Amino acid sequence: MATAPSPRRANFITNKMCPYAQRVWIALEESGTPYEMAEVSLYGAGGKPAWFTALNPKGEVPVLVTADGAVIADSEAILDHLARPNSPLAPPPPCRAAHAAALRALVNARLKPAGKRAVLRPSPAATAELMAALREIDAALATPGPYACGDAFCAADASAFPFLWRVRKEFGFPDGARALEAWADACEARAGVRATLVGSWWWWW
Ligand SMILES: N[C@@H](CCC(=O)N[C@@H](CS)C(=O)NCC(=O)O)C(=O)O
Repeated sequence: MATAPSPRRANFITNKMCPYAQRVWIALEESGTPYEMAEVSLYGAGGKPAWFTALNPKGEVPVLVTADGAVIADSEAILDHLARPNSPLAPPPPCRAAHAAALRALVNARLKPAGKRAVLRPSPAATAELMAALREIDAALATPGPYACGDAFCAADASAFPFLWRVRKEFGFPDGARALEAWADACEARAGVRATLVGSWWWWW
């Protein structure tokens, strides 16, 4: 008797130290998407493998090859794919998609540059700027949480977590940022997030 073909899996091309790739890793775990992982060395002596640069001429991780064979590069584009309507990662009601998008934009446009400055050109002003960005994120989180958009983990959480986790480790969160603390703790308690935590990691530049 013929057996059913096993379902095809997505292929996730990554490096475990990369925060952009961690976004996608979290989203794959949390969405229950069947996937296989291939880790590439980006800065090794031999250079990047040819098959990888053929897939993504920019030579950046993450890349997702979907079960249908579509190649998607760029973490936010992959998150959009994994959080399409009816996926477990789609922003839940009463969250509007616009709220999730606003949080993702706050991390990308506000936290990332402030964090980079605070690490590379440390000064009281740079730290104050980073703390101000964190307070904005704290204020933008859903009330009640604990997740970015309420009581269900969604793509906004996957998008923000790797960046805020790194910042928390190095700088902590500002005093009184209770929603942010509760959010980070709730995310980190999830098996799908914990599976992506590594001992050594890169910043995002
Ligand atoms: N905009 C990209 C950025 C990805 C990115 O910068 N990845 C870094 C590793 S964390 C990379 O692949 N760098 C390769 C290189 O610099 O050659 C995304 O969101 O996926």
